[in-house]
Formats: sequence, structure tokens, C-alpha cells
Amino acid sequence: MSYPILYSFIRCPYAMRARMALKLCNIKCEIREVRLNNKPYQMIKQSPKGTVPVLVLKNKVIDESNEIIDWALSKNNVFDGNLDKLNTDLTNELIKLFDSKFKYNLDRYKYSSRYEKVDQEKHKIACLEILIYLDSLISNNKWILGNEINKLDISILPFIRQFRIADVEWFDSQYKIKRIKNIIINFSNSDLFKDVMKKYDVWEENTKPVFFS
Ligand SMILES: N[C@@H](CCC(=O)N[C@@H](CS)C(=O)NCC(=O)O)C(=O)O
Repeated sequence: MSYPILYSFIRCPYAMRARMALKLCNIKCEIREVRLNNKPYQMIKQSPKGTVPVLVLKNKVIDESNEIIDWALSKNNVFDGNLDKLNTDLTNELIKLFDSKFKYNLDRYKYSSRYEKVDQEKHKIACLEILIYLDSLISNNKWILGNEINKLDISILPFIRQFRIADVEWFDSQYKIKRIKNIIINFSNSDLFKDVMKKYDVWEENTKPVFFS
């Protein structure tokens, strides 16, 4: 039996969300850890745009993290029934917000040296403002929309975590994002997150396949 192949990079938040979805949905795959500065040609052959994650299936290649999540859920919807229509719409809206505006500002804050003339502080505050908005939408739950982990959590928490680790002391001192602070600590300490952050050797052809899930 052949398993799907996931090209992944441990620290990539898009790959993290895909790994979490595959793990939660109990989908066994071969995991191929890559380095972004030395992507294997086998991956590029399957997905010429050269971003991770890439999931190679028998009959198709999925190279967008959100589509990998949706594919995993189509095989085994572990979140089924968790959300009503209102929260499903909110989930989609918030994933869009984080993939666009939050990510845009996060990159300019965290990797400011890659951009010309950026006001790092301005981008940091723009991210904080989005988080204050998110905080205002959530109640005192374990996860963002309830006490069960959901698609929204796995999709956006890797980016919020990245924002936090850029300046932990400052993040933890923000009193307007109290709920998010609790959720991000819960997330970082969760077995799920620890599982998907397991380190693998960089993949090379002809080495024994390593399986994930
Ligand atoms: N829209 C893509 C974005 C994936 C993405 O940008 N991944 C980054 C790593 S976090 C990447 O592979 N960048 C290519 C590079 O740095 O060469 C997705 O959601 O899968």
C-alpha cells in the first residue's frame, strides 16, 4: 500500500497546520522534511511553485495548506458537528484575515531586514490590533471557538505563536489579549503541537521512508 507523501518544513506555520490536520484526522503519510534553501527536485517536479507543504496523493498534488486541511477533513471529519453555521463562517473569515493581513504584517515585523524601509513597530502594532479584535470575539474557552480544538485553531495559532516568540516578554505583557495568551500557552503545551514539532532528518532519496501519524 502506498501512502500520501508530505513535503514539510518543521518551522513553517503553513506546514504545521497541514501536519496538525493530518494528525488529527489520523491520516498516515510519509513525511519528507526539506530545507527551503535546498528543496529536493522530486518536490519541485510535483509542485513547481516551491512552497511547503506539498501533499502528493496517488492521483493529485495538493500544494496549498488550506486545501490539505480540507482534503484531510474530507477523509475523516473529526470536527464534524463541532461548529454551527455562524462559527463556520467566522472560521473562514478569520483564516482569510490571518492569511492575508496578519501574515503581511507579521513578515514585515519579524523579517523586517528582508524588506526595504519598513517600520517594524507599525507592523507589530498592526498584528496586535488584529489579535485584540480576535480576543474580543472569544469567550473563556480552552480553544478559540470552544472547548474542542477546531479548524480555526490549527490554522491560525501557528502564526500567532510565531508572533509571540518574536518578543515573548512584550507579547505576554499585553493585557488586551488575555484570552489569546491563555490559548497560545495551551496550544504550545498541547500533545498535538508537540507531536507535529517532532524533528526529522532532512529527507534524501533512497533513505528509508519515515511515516507520520
Ligand atoms: N499559500 C501557501 C504558502 C506556503 C508558504 O509560503 N510556505 C513557505 C514556508 S513557511 C515556503 O515554502 N516558502 C518558500 C521559500 O521560502 O522558498 C500555503 O498555504 O501552503
